[in-house]
Amino acid sequence: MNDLFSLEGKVALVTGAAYGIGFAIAEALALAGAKIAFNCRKEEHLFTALAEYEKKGISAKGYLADVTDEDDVSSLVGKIGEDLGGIDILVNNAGIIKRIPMLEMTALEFREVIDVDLVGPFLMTKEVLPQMIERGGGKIINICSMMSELGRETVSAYAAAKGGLKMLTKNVAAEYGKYNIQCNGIGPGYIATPQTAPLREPRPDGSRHPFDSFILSKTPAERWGTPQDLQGAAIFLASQASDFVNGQILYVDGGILAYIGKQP
Ligand code: NAP
Ligand code: GCO
Repeated sequence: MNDLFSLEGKVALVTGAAYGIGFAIAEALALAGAKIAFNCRKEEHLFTALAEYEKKGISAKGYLADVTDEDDVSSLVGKIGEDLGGIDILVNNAGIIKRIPMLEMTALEFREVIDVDLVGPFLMTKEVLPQMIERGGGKIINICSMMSELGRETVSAYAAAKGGLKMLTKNVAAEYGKYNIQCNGIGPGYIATPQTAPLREPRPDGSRHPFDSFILSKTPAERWGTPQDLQGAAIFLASQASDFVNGQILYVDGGILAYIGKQP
């Protein structure tokens, strides 16, 4: 049974895994036996992350690469091929959000979010698919969102990107499943990371941020998720345990999508 979830001998690239959800997923895949590669854009994040991985006994390889830049993507995948021998598992995790009411959002701001959260996974997947086909198969995991299914005020670009990422996931499964490539998604609920920190900051009087209270009322688990809550789903979708699972989004949300919300 343990072999079903073993990643021994596999190479995993987790994009944007300097901290947050990506770091936790990379940690989990390493614990299951995978060799880890990760990328980010900022040098200070890279070096801090390398030290953090080392503290956990993980000899991760880190690279500076922007997933929206085609030359960076090509160079990143090439370097990993030289350093680790090619990619078996691709986790498209890198992502940004801009919380701006649509009427106030510029086209540039909209495009920036789409570029990272949707075009980035497209470019990364397109670069890695040929080697997965050549190697007889592979695993692609796209980090989707509650906003792959739901909208809310101020996140139009993010929701459009994450909704698109859900459909890109299904389309890669449809187009490349015949090569023993499984492309699935993880849809995290509200997770405590730097990305959501502005939604959790206590008010000056020490009271809970209104959004913090809102999320607790919408989550049956009555808590924010942690990046570690996503580790089991990542190992499952990266391992042979999911070889006949394709085009699915596994929501790890504490029950949010199943719940109308706490009665007042
Ligand atoms: P985060 O704390 O903001 O971390 C984002 C990571 O991505 C950082 O390492 C960042 O490093 C990197 N990154 C950003 N843009 C990049 C680019 N263009 N190229 C390469 N790396 C890039 O975010 P998070 O909360 O961990 O979220 C990770 C993923 O989960 C995102 O796709 C997010 O949309 C999704 N998600 C988050 C939540 C949540 O509640 N937190 C829930 C559902 C889904 P650099 O700045 O150094 O590049
Ligand atoms: C927001 C949050 C969410 C989370 C996540 C939920 O502003 O609503 O940032 O978008 O990041 O995507 O699944």
